[in-house]
This record gives sequence, C-alpha cells and structure tokens, in this order.
Amino acid sequence: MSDTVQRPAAPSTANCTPEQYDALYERSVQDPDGFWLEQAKERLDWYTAPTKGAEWSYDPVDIKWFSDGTLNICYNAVDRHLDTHGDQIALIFEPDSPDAPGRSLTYRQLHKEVTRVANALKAMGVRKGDRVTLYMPMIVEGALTMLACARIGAIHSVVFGGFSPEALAGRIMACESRFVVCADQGLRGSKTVPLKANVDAALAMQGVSVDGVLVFDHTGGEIEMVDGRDHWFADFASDDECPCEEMNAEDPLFILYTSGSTGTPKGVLHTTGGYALWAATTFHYTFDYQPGDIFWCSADIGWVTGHTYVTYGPLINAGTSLIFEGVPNYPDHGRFWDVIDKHKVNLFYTAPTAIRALMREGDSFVTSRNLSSLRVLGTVGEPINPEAWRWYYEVVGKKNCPIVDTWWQTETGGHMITTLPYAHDMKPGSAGKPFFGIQPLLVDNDGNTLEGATEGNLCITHSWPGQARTVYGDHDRFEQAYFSTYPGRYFTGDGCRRDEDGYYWITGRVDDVINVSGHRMGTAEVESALVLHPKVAEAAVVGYPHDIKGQGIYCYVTLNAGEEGSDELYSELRQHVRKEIGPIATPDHLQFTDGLPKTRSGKIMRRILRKIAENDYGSLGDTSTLADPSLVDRLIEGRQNR
Ligand code: 6R9
Repeated sequence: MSDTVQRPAAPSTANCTPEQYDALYERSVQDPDGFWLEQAKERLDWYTAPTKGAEWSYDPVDIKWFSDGTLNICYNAVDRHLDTHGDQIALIFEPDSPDAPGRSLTYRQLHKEVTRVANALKAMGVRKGDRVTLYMPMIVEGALTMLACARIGAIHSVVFGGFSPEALAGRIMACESRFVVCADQGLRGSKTVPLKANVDAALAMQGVSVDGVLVFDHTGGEIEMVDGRDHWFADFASDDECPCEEMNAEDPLFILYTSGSTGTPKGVLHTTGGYALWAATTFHYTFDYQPGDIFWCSADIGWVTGHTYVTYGPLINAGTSLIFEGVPNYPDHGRFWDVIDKHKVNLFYTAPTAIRALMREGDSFVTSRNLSSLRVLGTVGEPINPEAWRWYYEVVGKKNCPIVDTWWQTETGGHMITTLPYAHDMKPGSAGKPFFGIQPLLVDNDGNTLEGATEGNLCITHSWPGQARTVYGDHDRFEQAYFSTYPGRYFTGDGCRRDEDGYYWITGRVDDVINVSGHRMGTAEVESALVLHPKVAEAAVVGYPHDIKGQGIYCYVTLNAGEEGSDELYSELRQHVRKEIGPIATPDHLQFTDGLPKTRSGKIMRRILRKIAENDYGSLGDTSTLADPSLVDRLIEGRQNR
C-alpha cells in the first residue's frame, strides 16, 4: 500500500534500538508510574525526589504528576551543567542578516545572563506566581527571559512577535499579567518589526495596564520609553547572584495561548515537573541527541515548539541550541542551508510549510551547499505530504538522515507520536508510533473504540507527564474543550488513520481549527475579527487546501443592509483582520454573499462552505435541510479564486 523507507542501521551510540523501543514502550504502558518515576530521577535533578507518579482523573479532570517532588527547571537547564559543561556552547545566535555579527553563549555565560535577567525582573517587582508576558524577536534574550522567569517562579506567557497589538493586549489581560518583556524591534528578512511600539499600542488600549516593561536593546531603533513604567535592561545593575526558587512539580511554569474551535484563544497551562521531564525525554529519544550535537529548531519561541525544543528540551539535556532570527528566503532561498553549514548543525527540526516553500525554488539552493553535518531531520506542525517528505529525505538529507515526523500539540507539551531515528522504519506522511507512555485510541463519532487498521478521531487514554493541566483561570473550559466530546478521554481534535503495522497517519483537524503554515487558527477568531468591522453583518470562515501553507483562509461575508461589496472593501477587510490578529491570519479569499447556508434552526452549515471553498461541488451532500437551498448556487457562482 504505502511505501516504507528503511531506517538506518543503529550506531552503537543510538539512544534507542528497535528492541529497546518495544521493551521500553511495553514497560511504560504497563507500569507508567514506575517508568516515569525512574525517568524523572535519571533525567532531572530534584530538591526532593518524587515518590508519587500520576494522580489523575479525566472525569472530573484533575491531573498531577510527581506531586510530592520539588525542583527548578532553570536549575535543570542551566546551573547543574556548570561543573560538567561550563565551557560548552549552550546557545548560538544567528542573526537575520548573514553579514550581522552573531553570538554564542557558553553554559557559564548563559548562567550569568539568566541571573541578570532574573534580577532585573525581581527589581521590577516580579514575584513567584506572577505572570510575565514576553513579546520578543527570535534572539537569545527570549530564551534567557523564559529561564529567568522559571528561576524565580514567575509564570511566562510568550506571545508570538507577529501578533498584533490587539492580540497582545487580549493575552495580557486574559492572564492579568502585570509585566511585559520585549525588545525595541525585531528583524525578519531585513524588515523591522516594531515590537516596543506594538507594546505601547497594546498598553494604550482600554483595560490594559501593567506595572513594568523590560526592554532589550536589539536593533537600536528609535522607540519611546514611558517614565516609571519602561526600563532598559542595560540600566539594571549586573548582579550574578540569584538563587533558584524551589518549586513544587505541580507549580505553574507557563501559559501559552492557542486557538480552539470556539471563542478566544485558550491559555493552556503547563506545570513544572511533568513538562520538564517530557521535554527532556522526548528531546533525548526523538532526535537521538548525542553529547556535542548542534541542534536547530527553526520554530519561534512564541509557539510551543519553540518552548520545548528551542529552550527547554535542548538545555535540560546540556545540548547546544541554535536560535535564528531570520527567514528561510532572505537573502536567498539557501539561507537555511547556509546556517546549517556555518554552524555544522547535526539535528534540524522545521515545518512542512517551510520545506514546501523551499522545495518549490528547486534543488540548486540545496545542492550548492554541503550539509554533511546533518544526521537527523525532523518535521512538525501539520501533516507532511509524501512529496515534500521525499524531497527533505533525498535532497536535503541525501538519504542519510532518518526523518522524524513528530505529531503533538500545545496541550501535549512535547512529542506524542513519532518514529525514532534508529528504532523504526519510516513511512512518508505517517508520524509513526506512539512515544513512551502514550496510548492513542481511535473512536468513531459516537465514541466507540475502533480496533486494528482503521480511521477515526484521535484520543489519548492514560495521562502523560507533559500533559497540560488546565486552561488558565477557566478549568471548565479545559474540561469542555478536551474531555467532554468523548468522556473519559483526552480528545485531540485531530482525525487519524492507523494502518496494519500500527503506524498513525494524522489526517488533519476534525474541528473548526485550521492550520495555516503550521499555525493553529480558530475559524471563530477570524470570524470575530471580521464582524468587528462596522460594515460586516456576519462571517463564516473555513480552510481550503493551499499548496504551500497547507491550508488557506477562505471567508464568506455578509454585509449590513445598504453596504455593497467592492474591491476596496475587499482589501479593507483583509487589512482589518491583519490588524486585529496579525499577518498570519490575513484571509486568502473573501467572498461577499447575500446569505450563509443555515439549517432551519439557524446553524451555519460549514460542510457546504468548505466544499465550495475547496472547489468540490460534486459532493455537497444533503442540502435539503437548508433554510434557503437556492443560496448554494449563488455561493458557487460567487466563488473567489483571485
Ligand atoms: C506542535 C504543534 C497542533 C496541531 C495538531 C495537528 C497539527 C502538529 C503534526 C500535525 C500532522 C504532524 N500537527 N504536528 N499534524 N503531523 N507531525 O504544532 O502544536 O500549534 O498546538 O498545533 O498541529 O493538527 O492538532 P500546535
């Protein structure tokens, strides 16, 4: 049926052979507590080692791991390596422009810098349990600030630097954050990103106010500083002493906002011990991390991938993590490959959308580079089409590098389903096998368990250490969103096929979430942004297949009485969404319509809207229940394809 690509022979150093995978997986599901308590002691340093494993229930939802253990994740990522790895490079910074100076920090320097940032935060008044919002470019100071928060027990909430001031303000308010950390500006593809100006705009909005803003000088661009509120990092006295706060394993570590089917983004909350263990263990096994390896994850720290695999996973393992501020196509489409050659990257982790975009530019950008340092290649964020997989494997990896297609989510903390480099054969397009302790379950729409080779909705049964614990400030919403569709199970929102070899193939979201260039976007968020416009009466947003982005954003819009759709309004609405959410939410297509297809009870029939956006009219299904069946023809006629 599907072709299989053989795994490379396991080198003697391999972290996991096929036999070890089978034995460890078996043990991890037979005796989860024993297995994870053992891993917890092996991979982390504790002030008080835990004796309790999982204490969990999905009905009602209450999840704890290692609840009698205490530790500090910053200590685990930094301090404990000083004696053994003090002079090893911890972070490498590669700037946007290849001509600008880069930077690298040894573990000793990292320790010093993190301590300085932690002391600056304390001087601003940040205390254990406080929320601190980060709005940073991809520079080492982002990772430093995450670690500094963790060091003093503050909860970080990183907001992607591409989000608008409106989106930033919403996330500051939602977790009642009293502190913001930003840089003056960021740089992407030679363009500046006005981060501090966006913070100023966000803080000028009604209901938003903070006690302090910490600003890093990155570009030296012109910005305004508000007296008493804004502080340059450089103005704080450098003080190298700052003890790590002893945290309970279940103390909150971070909040990260992510899109769901309904409403505003949810503040997914992760706690300290379980998350640290999940980051450490998955990084070790999935990438077959070996001491001395240079690891590069191209994700922004504004996403969970950046949290777990730019900052925490590599550093807890005493690895070297590369932070790249730029973009894949500046100054040309060979930039990624230049970065790999320059820093001799061994383990590279990126998204299918980047692979597809680079593949389109032809092989010469890759073949003109050396890339012989590469050993393992990873992908994340969305299903990878077999064609892009082949290109990554053959052209980038020269058939020498196993590919790990890692399926996971903000809510899962780290990898959940992935092949391991020397333990599993690969199937292009399949994420592969469950990670240790992960028990996937496929169910039909009524929640019935499906056995064997089958396709259904992907749930996870037993809890795992890296699992999110709640939605910050709204536990009901957490229960509602993930545990109510199929009671007693964690429902991922993804559809999935399991083949006869037990390999999992993620088919995409089955809810109203779309995946644009690997970024999760709730259709409801785009709809709310559209209806904020004074001329818009109603909006329905769906995803449709897009060659590069995976999915594009297609909006159906009805206007208020007396308003007419026009080219100007078309552009205005696209700009409007951009402003409300950020450039990643810019609609690809917008169709003005005199109505939306609704059932007689008033429910929008998105299935029909999706089919029309996909240009697939043959299978519209039953339209007889529509309040106005003739609308469908008008919608098809007005389909946008600009
Ligand atoms: C890590 C991350 C999660 C959603 C997830 C799924 C999609 C992620 C994937 C994948 C197929 C993979 N997804 N990895 N689909 N294959 N290897 O991306 O987190 O931003 O929360 O998105 O992304 O649909 O449900 P997040």
